[in-house]
Amino acid sequence: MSSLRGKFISLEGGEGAGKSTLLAGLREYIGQQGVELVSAREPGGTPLGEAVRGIVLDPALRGLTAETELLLMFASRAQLVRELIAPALHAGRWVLCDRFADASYAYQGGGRGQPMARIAELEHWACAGVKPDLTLLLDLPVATGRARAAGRGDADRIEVETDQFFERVRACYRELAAAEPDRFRVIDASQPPAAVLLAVTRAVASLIDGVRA
Ligand code: Z5A
Repeated sequence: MSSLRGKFISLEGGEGAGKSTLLAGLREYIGQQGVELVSAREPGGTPLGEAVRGIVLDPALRGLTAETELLLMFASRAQLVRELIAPALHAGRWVLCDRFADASYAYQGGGRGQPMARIAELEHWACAGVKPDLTLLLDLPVATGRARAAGRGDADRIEVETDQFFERVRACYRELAAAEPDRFRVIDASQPPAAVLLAVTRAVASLIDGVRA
C-alpha cells in the first residue's frame, strides 16, 4: 500500500503493562500536535472485531484451539485493516492501535507455540502491507504486570494462562523489538505513569518531527 499518507502507531505489551492507562494522555498529546487521529483496539475495533473479541476472551470457551485463536485474531485484523486502518491512512489520518500483528507473534507464536512462518503468512495476507511505522512496546517484568492486573476482577480466557506463558510472550516481544530497532521503541513500563507517558510522547514526537522535516 504505497499510497498511504498517514502514520500508523501501535501499542504493545504484556498483561497489566499500562496501555489503557496511557491511551488518553497519548491521544491528547497527538491531538495537540495538530495530527488527526483515529484510534482502535485489537482484537476489536470494528463491529465484527468486537464480536470476535467477545469469543477469544470468553473464559467459558476453554476448548478453543490455538489454531482457531490465531485465525480469529487475524480475522479481526483483516476486517480492521480494510474497514478502518487503510482508509484512514490513505486519507492522511494517523492511526493509533492498541495491539496489532506483533501481538499474534508474541501470544500465539511465543505463548502458544504456533509456527512463526505461519503467522508471517497470515500477516502478509490479512494486513495487505499495512504495518506500523512506530511500535511502542511497554515492557515490564511479568510478576509486576500480573500483580497490577490482579486487582481488576474476573480474568479473561487469556489472562488465566501461566506465568511461563507470559514469560514466553515477553521474550518474544523483546526479540521482535531487537529484530526491528527502527520500528520499535521499548519503554520501561515499571516507571510511574507520568514517566511512561513522557517516554512515549518523546518517541511519537520524533515520528512527527520526521514527517514535518
Ligand atoms: N491478544 C492475542 O493473544 N493476540 C493478538 O493478536 C491480540 C491480542 C491482538 C486482550 O488484549 C487480549 O488479547 C490480551 C492479548 C490478546 N490478553 N492478555 N493477557 P487487551 O490489550 O485488550 O488486554 P490486556 O493485554 O489484558 O490489557 P491489560 O491487561 O488491560 O493491560 P493494560 O491496558 O496494559 O493495563 P492497564 O489497564 O492500563 O493497567 C493495569 C493496572 O495497572 C491498572 O490498575 C492501572 O491503574 C495500573 N497501572 C497502569 N500503569 C501503571 C504504572 N505505570 N504504574 C503503576 N500502576 C500502573
